[in-house]
Amino acid sequence: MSITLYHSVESTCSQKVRLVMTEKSLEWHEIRLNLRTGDQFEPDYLKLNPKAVVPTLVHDEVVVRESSVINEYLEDAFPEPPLRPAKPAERARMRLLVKAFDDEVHPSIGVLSYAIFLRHQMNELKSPEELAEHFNKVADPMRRERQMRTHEVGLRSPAAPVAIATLARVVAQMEENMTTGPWLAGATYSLADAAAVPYMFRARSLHLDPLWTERPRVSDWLDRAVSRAESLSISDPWGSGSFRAMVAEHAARSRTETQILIASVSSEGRG
Ligand SMILES: N[C@@H](CCC(=O)N[C@@H](CS)C(=O)NCC(=O)O)C(=O)O
Repeated sequence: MSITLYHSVESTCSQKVRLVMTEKSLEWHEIRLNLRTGDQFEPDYLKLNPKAVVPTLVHDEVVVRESSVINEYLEDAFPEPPLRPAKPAERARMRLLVKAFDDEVHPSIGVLSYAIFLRHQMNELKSPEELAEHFNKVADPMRRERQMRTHEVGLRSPAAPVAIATLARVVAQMEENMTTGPWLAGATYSLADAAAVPYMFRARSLHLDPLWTERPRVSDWLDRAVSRAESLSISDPWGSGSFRAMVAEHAARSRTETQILIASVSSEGRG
């Protein structure tokens, strides 16, 4: 039996798969892709993942794409310990939240990460010509457009307040979910917690925590979910030390602008 994960330690969607594999004590080979230098566009990788994104799992001969599909596949192939709750209602709640993180939180954190640090990192790594070439290779036109626009204007992109409002809505849903249990789907840790924690850790690194300081269940959950992930034998669960230092430096510089944006989105929500 062999499992290979094509991933990037910095990528939130790869982190959620690594969490699930480690919860299940699986052994795997890893192939790390550098997304900044464009390993995801290499022809051999495109054969595995035509969308040019990570992660991709190869289990023996089976190729599985999409982080949430990969996590469900792992749950089916390696059911112990179970990361799907037993009750159908809790399973539905788990899937609804995983979907919210895929459909809504993933692009929102993408915009805010791009606005706060990725644009600076890309500018340091690439000339304007190399940057244009990089954007041209992005397979999904919506993603390409979002990245290019955010690259130009950072947090002044119209996508930034929309991303913050989206996160605020999902955080409210998380708070509501935990009225009936300590974890996002109910009584037990599930695929929903593994799906959410890398994004919430990133959100905290970007100083988005005013979105949940008045949400006691989410605040407590985040501390517990981060401690749980960090107690697993997983290397760099949230990316390398140098990556986190770079994020911290840029997030500190943008902090005031981020807080002003959060306050303006919150006051619009009330008005
Ligand atoms: N829905 C996909 C999203 C995959 C995705 O967006 N991956 C990002 C890293 S989190 C990526 O590979 N980005 C490369 C790029 O933007 O060029 C999944 O969950 O697997």
